[in-house]
Amino acid sequence: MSDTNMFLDGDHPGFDLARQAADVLTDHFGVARHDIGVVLGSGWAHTIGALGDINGELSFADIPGLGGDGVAGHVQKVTSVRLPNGNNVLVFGSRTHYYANRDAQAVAHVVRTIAATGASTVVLTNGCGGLDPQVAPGTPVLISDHINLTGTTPLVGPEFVDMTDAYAPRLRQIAKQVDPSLTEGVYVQFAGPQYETPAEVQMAAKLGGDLVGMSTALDTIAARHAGLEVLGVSLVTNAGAGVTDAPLSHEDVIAAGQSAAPRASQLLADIIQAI
Ligand code: 8IG
Repeated sequence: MSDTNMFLDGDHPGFDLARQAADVLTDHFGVARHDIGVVLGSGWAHTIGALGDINGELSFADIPGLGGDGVAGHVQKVTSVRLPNGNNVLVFGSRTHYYANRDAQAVAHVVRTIAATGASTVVLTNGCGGLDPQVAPGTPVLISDHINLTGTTPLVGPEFVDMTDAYAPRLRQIAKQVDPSLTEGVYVQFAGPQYETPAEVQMAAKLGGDLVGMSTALDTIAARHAGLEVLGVSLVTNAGAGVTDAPLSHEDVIAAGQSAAPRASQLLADIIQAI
């Protein structure tokens, strides 16, 4: 167990509910400690089959604090997988988004639950818009840093969490060893649920962003607060609004995720294996 994992002795809003959820998962799967948590975003749902032997699965409805959102492409279950190297991985088929209820505590519950199972590492994936027209839909990109434009945070009170190297250089290095063609980018989170205007996409680019999305910055803040090491991997499923002439549709986004699934899923499984 990571000696920075806050759940060893932490007492913060939301941690008790996370411990309850982790106890349900630990009992259900019969796995005393999961080593790595994985959160699957849009386009990543096919990763589970590429990881290893499935210990079991549990619907979100049976886990304290997790309600499903019913969004097409979001899988509402947790799967426990045993990797060939013996590590146990807890895979959330989707996450709670800030746009669902404007509730940053509900957002943080997924990564807090992962931390409460004893994991030291979380792999956060997402589907996102790309700001570089050269990056084709279906391209995975490592997150090097983020800009949180949601105007909120899951932290309450004087929790002065260091966000330097929030996306662990060690884990990014491992990912690049697995696939040297992987590039990195700065992820800009908007609150959503509407996609950006073209002017907002240009703003994100001027601020230094490469990717636009609706999830991972808040998850990463909660994860660093909980003491987890973070690897962030985005799947560019569409060009950001105005980057090309194409209008954005959720159906196209899902289709891009599905066509990219085999390569991206295998890559993610190889990276998780190497952690
Ligand atoms: I998939 O273009 C996906 N998620 N904010 N913008 C934002 N989130 C997204 C996008 C996008 N594509």
